[in-house]
Amino acid sequence: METTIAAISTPLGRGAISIIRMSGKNSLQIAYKLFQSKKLDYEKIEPNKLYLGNFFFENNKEKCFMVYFKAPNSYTGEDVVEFQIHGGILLTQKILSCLIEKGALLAKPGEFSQRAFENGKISLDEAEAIIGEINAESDGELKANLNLANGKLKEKILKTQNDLTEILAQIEATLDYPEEDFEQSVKAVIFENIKSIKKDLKKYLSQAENLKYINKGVNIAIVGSPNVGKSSLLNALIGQDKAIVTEIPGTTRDIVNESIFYNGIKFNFIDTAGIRDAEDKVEKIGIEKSQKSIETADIVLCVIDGSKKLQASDKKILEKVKKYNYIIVVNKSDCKREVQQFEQEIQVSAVKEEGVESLKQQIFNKLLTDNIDFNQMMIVNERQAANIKESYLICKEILLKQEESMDIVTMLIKNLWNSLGKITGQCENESIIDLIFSKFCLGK
Ligand SMILES: Nc1nc2c(ncn2[C@@H]2O[C@H](COP(=O)(O)OP(=O)(O)O)[C@@H](O)[C@H]2O)c(=O)[nH]1
Ligand SMILES: [Mg+2]
Repeated sequence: METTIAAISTPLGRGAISIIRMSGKNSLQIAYKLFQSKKLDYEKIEPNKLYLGNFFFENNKEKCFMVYFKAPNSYTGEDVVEFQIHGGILLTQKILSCLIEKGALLAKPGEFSQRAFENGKISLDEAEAIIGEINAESDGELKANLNLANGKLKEKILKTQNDLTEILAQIEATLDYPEEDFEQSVKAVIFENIKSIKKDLKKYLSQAENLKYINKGVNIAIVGSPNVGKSSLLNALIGQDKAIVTEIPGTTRDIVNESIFYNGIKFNFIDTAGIRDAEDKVEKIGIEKSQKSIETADIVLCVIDGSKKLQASDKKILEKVKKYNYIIVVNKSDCKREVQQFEQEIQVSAVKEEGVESLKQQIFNKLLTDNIDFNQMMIVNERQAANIKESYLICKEILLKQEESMDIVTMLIKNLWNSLGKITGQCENESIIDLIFSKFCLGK
């Protein structure tokens, strides 16, 4: 890149240190105009070494460290200079302004990473994994992103693309020997290869089903008639007294939210007002919110009071949740059971905190595929999932073309190669690349 960019790489705020980063051809030249250190030989600076010195600005000087990463051995692949200064909003901004004044351009969000991609330091999926790592909220999300950031998917894809290139070379060779037999034997090899590629892709695709929940968490609405123990259940599930519990029906009138992490997944519980025909204006609004939460939830816990016969309001709610993903939770298992048996139910006692762990397990099992191993995750977002799916469908198409001419097979294999390339950015178009990097924070 011709231009040299600069940005504050640490969050803006008061803290022990801030890092200001520059990348581009003129990084050193700009740094030398502002930074002085007795230890520094300006003719022969050593890369990757911290130099203690002074940064001069507005007739002041700030004692700080400077480090130089020489191209191509830097994050961006360009010459990079970083300053470690005392943290502080104003000071950090002033230092950045000095760099801009001396010729650096203010970096756009993600521009450092975009340069890293353009210089071949990271692939597109690795870049996305870096964003994912930064934004990760759950253990599962973090682990999956770390996998990709370490090149796990990239290696797989590159290997597959290499295999395809070899296949294309073999096809090329058959053109010189047009005998039927030879073509048939090459075809057999090709189809074996494509079958195995398809199998791998299918495995990754099955992980995609979990992606939404790994990245965004699971929304769980707790609904039921008044006084069945919804708020008590919320408190038991999260392990703290968050929602108010009383024996008075209609206690919860607004939505109460709280999250926990279960098996690396974020569970967002939503406690709602008991659904009934209320007169009270506030309660009525609460009930409306309650109905809405059913619609937006990934799963609904339909709570029934086990110590009573089934009420008309329970029946209404059971009817309502039918078209959603739901679990019937029969509460108050510490009391004598009066309510009928349901075909599929889970018994709990919110006050005694019994059955609560198995309820969590059931929620997990209903939404996520068994035994997800975050360390084996191969995709971290919808874009990657969509590209894997496209590649998978091309594999399927190829396998249907066993009787067709080599030309058609060749064309499809080239399509497959390209489709896989979109995952790592080998042949990606610019608009998608810009979109991905715009999701980064400043200075990364
Ligand atoms: N015996 C027993 N009482 C419960 C249980 N869960 C809730 N309760 C009681 O039922 C009443 C209503 O509870 P609450 O959580 O406010 O119900 P909500 O209106 O559905 O939110 C309170 O008096 C609770 O103490 C339970 O598991 N066993
Ligand atoms: Mg309540």
